[in-house]
Amino acid sequence: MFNYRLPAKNFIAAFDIDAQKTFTPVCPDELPVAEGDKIVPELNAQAKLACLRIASRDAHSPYAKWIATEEHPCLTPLAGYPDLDLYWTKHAIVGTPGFEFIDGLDPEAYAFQSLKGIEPDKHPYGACYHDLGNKYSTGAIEFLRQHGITTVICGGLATDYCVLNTVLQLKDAGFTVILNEAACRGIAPDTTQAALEKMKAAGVILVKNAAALKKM
Ligand code: VGL
Repeated sequence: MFNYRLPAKNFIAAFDIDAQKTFTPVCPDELPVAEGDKIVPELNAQAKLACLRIASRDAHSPYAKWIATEEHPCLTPLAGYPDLDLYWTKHAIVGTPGFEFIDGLDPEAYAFQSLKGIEPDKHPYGACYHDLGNKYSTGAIEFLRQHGITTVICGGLATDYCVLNTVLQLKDAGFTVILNEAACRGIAPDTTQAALEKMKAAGVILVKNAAALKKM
């Protein structure tokens, strides 16, 4: 989007969405996204353009109802629970390495963290709500508003699921939303491309990297 100019730094937040080891090749048995661990320098660079930095994390239970089994393999539809849509490989279990931030991210850097998917019968994607119907806030939107933030720079994992949904929730809440493409990786090429198009159609500003953003 040309003609866009970044506001003053005190109106800008950086959002690290699910930048957890579970979504990187460090955890091959969970939900590794190719090059998922390569986003760290870009997340750190975009944070330098913001006055505050927040994060979200999948914080799952080992007893979650959406965990895939032989009977219900990964990515099969799951019926009967309003806040579950698919079975997924077990991932981001609290207390395991997969739950932790990717190496190179400072856990102390975040002014706020949204921990989501704690309940066994809920598997939200967006970081702003605990449910799939966008009813039960995680507090992320309220936190950003309370701090006078108008513009949110986003990156994280995965582009086609949690990043997409978080970005759309922030846009719906009225923020100017910037997606740093170099700070994200997707699970599959086709769904990642579709996600980028969906974000663009919703009015999200897509930028190639933090260096390009710095010039805006
Ligand atoms: C995610 C699939 C399942 C994500 C989380 O963070 O993008 N994707 N759970």
